[in-house]
Amino acid sequence: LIEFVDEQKGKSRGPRTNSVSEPLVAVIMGSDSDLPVLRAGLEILQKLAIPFTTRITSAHRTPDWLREFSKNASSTSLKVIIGAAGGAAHLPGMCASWTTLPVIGLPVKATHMDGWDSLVSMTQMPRGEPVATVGINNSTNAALLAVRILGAEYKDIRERLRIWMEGNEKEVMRKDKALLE
Ligand code: RP5
Repeated sequence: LIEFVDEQKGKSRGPRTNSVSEPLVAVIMGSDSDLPVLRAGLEILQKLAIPFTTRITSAHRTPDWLREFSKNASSTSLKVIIGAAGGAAHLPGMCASWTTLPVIGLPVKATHMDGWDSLVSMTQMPRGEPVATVGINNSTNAALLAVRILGAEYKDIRERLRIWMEGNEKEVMRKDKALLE
């Protein structure tokens, strides 16, 4: 997939990421216990050849570290941040208040409230401090939203995403036909 896209000489707008090796996406999480939920999203970033980094930056256990990370983020190679957390999930909201980069909130099902606590913490941000929140445990959509944000700038990423979406469409059409057999 990646070789195919990199061979394309499309007239599409924007630079390519060929020479980018520094991370474009940061996936930050409240705890390493969030990692199993993140796995699907990280696999998508790998499949689409998006350079990313993962960090543990708890809003409650390591607030100074989260602050330092968030404040520095826009002066690094990073373009978008995915913030995953469960329970009283202040991580993406606090991060968003310290950076101008887009922050995607990923609510994690980690308590007896089944992720609703985290979902509400992330979506109910005050006016002026947006966090783009995806569904509970849906790291796939968090990653794909990050890819779309990057695609607005990088044409090769846009092309990879388009091919990935076409693959999804073909797969569903194949399953649809299989029902008739
Ligand atoms: C949150 O608390 C983390 O993001 C995690 O989802 C949840 C539980 O953390 P651990 O107690 O498993 O470290 O801050």
